[in-house]
Amino acid sequence: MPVHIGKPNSCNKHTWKNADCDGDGVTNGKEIIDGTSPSNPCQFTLASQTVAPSSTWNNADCDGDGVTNSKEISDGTSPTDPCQFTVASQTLATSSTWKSADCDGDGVTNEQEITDGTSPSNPCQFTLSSQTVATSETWKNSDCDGDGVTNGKEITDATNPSDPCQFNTGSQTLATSATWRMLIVMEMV
Ligand SMILES: [Ca+2]
Ligand SMILES: [Ca+2]
Ligand SMILES: [Ca+2]
Ligand SMILES: [Ca+2]
Repeated sequence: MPVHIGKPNSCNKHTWKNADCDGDGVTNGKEIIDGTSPSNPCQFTLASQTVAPSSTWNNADCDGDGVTNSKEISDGTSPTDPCQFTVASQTLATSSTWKSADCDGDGVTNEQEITDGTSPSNPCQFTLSSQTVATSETWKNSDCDGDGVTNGKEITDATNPSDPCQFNTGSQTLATSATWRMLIVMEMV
């Protein structure tokens, strides 16, 4: 019978509970308790990682956001949340699901934001003419340009939500930003 010298079969019956068969850093026993699969390296509870993940896992990208699992751990972003990532850490090709998603809710898909050179994680950085999907409620209710008119209202009014000097006075419902007030003063002198 062959013996695995120096490389024990850690997935045998006796040590199974404490082993990590899929390399995601969560022991088989803990995965059973958590209700995740002990044979799916992309299904795990982050808080349950107690052992070092495999190098295969480290270099994989479970959520398809283009950032490897190990880089997400060091960045402090979630390796299972495709909308939580650091743009500067993207080294791999993103998944088609990620490309068509709109992580920051500004109505522009992640893929289009990369093409436009805007940030897919900054809801106030987008190209207006590239909006193709519905914007989030959070985006509608915020005021990206600080002119006191919500983004949603600016769309309705057909004014530019990124141009602080284009707005309807009658639509101002929020406090204006300090930057906006400074701009107005500069325009008046
Ligand atoms: Ca595991
Ligand atoms: Ca992520
Ligand atoms: Ca977006
Ligand atoms: Ca505005």
